[in-house]
Amino acid sequence: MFENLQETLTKALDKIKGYGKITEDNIKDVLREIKISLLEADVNYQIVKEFVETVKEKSLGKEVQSSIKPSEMFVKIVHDEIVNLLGKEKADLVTNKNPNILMLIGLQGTGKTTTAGKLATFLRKKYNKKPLLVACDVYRPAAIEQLDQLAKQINIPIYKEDSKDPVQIAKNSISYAKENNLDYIIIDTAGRLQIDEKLVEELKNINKEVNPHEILLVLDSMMGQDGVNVIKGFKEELNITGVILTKLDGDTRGGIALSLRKLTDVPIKFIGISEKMDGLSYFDPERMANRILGMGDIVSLVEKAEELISEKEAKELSKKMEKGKFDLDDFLKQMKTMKKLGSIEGILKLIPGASKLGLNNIKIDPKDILHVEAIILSMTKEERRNPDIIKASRKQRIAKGSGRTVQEVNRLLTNFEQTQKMIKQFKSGNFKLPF
Ligand SMILES: Nc1nc2c(ncn2[C@@H]2O[C@H](COP(=O)(O)OP(=O)(O)OP(=O)(O)O)[C@@H](O)[C@H]2O)c(=O)[nH]1
Ligand SMILES: [Mg+2]
Repeated sequence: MFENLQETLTKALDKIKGYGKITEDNIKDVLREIKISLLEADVNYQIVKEFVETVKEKSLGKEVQSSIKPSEMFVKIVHDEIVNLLGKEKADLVTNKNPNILMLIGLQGTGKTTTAGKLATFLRKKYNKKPLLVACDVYRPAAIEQLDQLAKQINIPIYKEDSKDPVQIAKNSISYAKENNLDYIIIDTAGRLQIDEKLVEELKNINKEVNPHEILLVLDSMMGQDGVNVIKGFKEELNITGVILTKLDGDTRGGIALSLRKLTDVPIKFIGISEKMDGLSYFDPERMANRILGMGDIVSLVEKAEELISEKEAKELSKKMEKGKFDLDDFLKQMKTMKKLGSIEGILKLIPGASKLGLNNIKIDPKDILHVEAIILSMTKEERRNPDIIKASRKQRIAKGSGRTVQEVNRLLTNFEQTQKMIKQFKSGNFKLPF
């Protein structure tokens, strides 16, 4: 799923890595490639157009933090816009009704019956729920038999009748579920080649009679862009609460997943990723975007840095670094940031190329930070700005004032020197620390 899109997008984004700044001119090609890769993945044209416009606007308009490389910021913007297309938040399934009633609808062969079985398996395994499968496809020969077989295979109870009245069957299944203490009713309905009056009438009647808490439209992702019209068609008649996009494991280009939310405003709730009974997963836009971009690390790095460092602070720090005026006050600030970001090793792992420079050997124990703070705060302003003047007698005074030992004061000063060296290294390298 999305392999091609991932490949082409990654290639496009790789191009931007060398740019020190993002300008309209130098991202033109990259944006064009992004556009092509989305179109090739079968994302709706209008959506692609808007996507590229938004990414362009945001990347040119956004002041890039000094702590983050422009290319990283660009990846983050692309990522966020993909999340936007996919639907921002993970859409949840109803849980608090007794019983919860889910009705699966959709065109023929999209995977309704299979998905009913998968959903039951999912609810039992993940939430320890007791689902009931309800056979309401009374038309296709062997449809009930198919669900029956599935139910046996996964050991889930089924409600079926000999009657040919799906409305009645659905209605009766509720009392059956209550009597048997079952908490999810999953209604498998009949499909047709097209949305026709008869099908819609029947679904509306079931809806009226049992009032399902969720009407889930099962959509075959192989359908591509036509799927949007299917959703719109059903939406006119019924209050669809979500889409289950099936067969994403197949040859599908998957663009429908990136198009349907914006075009129909119906969230994707689950995706089908194999024929087997465990082949269903919750649809999580954030995770999906990471998967499509394959750059989750950069995105979380930028997020963390953005979260923790104000633009102003970052600018000041970077100016000082450039002027070589990085002092002990800055050192303390930096260590506190590191503490917030997690261990320095953790951060360095996120920076491409850091291990090559041997930077991952630098160790700062977050537990020491309080001591460091005490020591630095016991120094005079002059000493903090100009640590070279800290000789033996000053060290003793500082140690006493902070309740630490002279050895600790020495260690801190050595660490500070190392950091200054590291900054020089960074300045000559092509990337910056995330602080
Ligand atoms: N690869 C793959 N195949 C799937 C998936 N979901 C369903 N299928 C297959 O799609 C075919 C049709 O599935 P059904 O569950 O019978 O579809 P349906 O919507 O109930 O079909 P009708 O009842 O005839 O309308 C079956 O061969 C399933 O195994 C999926 O996520 N991935
Ligand atoms: Mg079926």
